[in-house]
Amino acid sequence: MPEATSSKRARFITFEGGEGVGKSTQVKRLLENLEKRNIKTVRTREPGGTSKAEAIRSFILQGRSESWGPGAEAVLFAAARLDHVNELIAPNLRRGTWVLSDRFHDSTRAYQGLTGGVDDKLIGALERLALDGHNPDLTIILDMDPEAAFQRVAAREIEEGLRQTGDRFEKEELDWHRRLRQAFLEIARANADRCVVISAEQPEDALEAMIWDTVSTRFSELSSEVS
Ligand code: Z5A
Repeated sequence: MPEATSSKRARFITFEGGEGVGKSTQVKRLLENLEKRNIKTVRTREPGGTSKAEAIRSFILQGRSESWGPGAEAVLFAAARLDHVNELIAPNLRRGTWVLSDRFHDSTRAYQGLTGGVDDKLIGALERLALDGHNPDLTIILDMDPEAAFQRVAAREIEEGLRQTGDRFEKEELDWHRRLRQAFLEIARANADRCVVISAEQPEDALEAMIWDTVSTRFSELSSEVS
């Protein structure tokens, strides 16, 4: 575990993991916890965060690029990221505002790279282009059994009237999500200074407390802020 760092520099924190693990919920809670301590913070997401990146998000999430294959999709995610970094992330960090992003470059490495089979050299080149040195200070990887995460998403969709039943994953789909989970764990191992893996299989409040403990230990300037 790296040493706690202390400075007034704004921090860039990303949340990663499979679908339904609770990233959006915890990004929101961390933002509230930081703001309670008078830390100016913005919350954003990927793909998206700026109008151009949101346009790319709709295009991809509507399935319009699926037939282009994971290589082309990796390029599209990187194009969205380039705008997101230039127009939102970098300017906020420069003016001293902390940035919390619901997914960032590790998602491309996990989904399109390690699980989708896109060559590591292309993934690396896209990272250098889109990040231009704006690496996250901390990445929290929320880890859980994908079948349990799927039940959470299904329950939400039933509640919203988007789905009738909480059917189980097809076996193939489940295998793919298991490989995705391993991909995030591999990224965490390869970037142990930056990434912290936290089990998402715990109640929201307990997870929030564990994330706060991780963040405030890592950035010791937080302990001097008024709660
Ligand atoms: N993608 C990619 O392939 N390459 C890239 O480079 C990038 C993205 C950046 C984005 O989808 C898609 O793009 C995603 C990866 C791909 N693939 N898919 N599909 P998205 O942003 O729309 O979806 P998501 O990131 O997977 O988010 P999500 O499904 O909304 O999940 P979440 O944010 O992790 O979870 P949540 O919304 O906070 O919670 C899910 C439900 O569980 C909700 O009803 C909560 O109330 C409940 N919940 C949350 N926490 C708990 C706990 N602790 N216990 C019980 N229930 C909980």
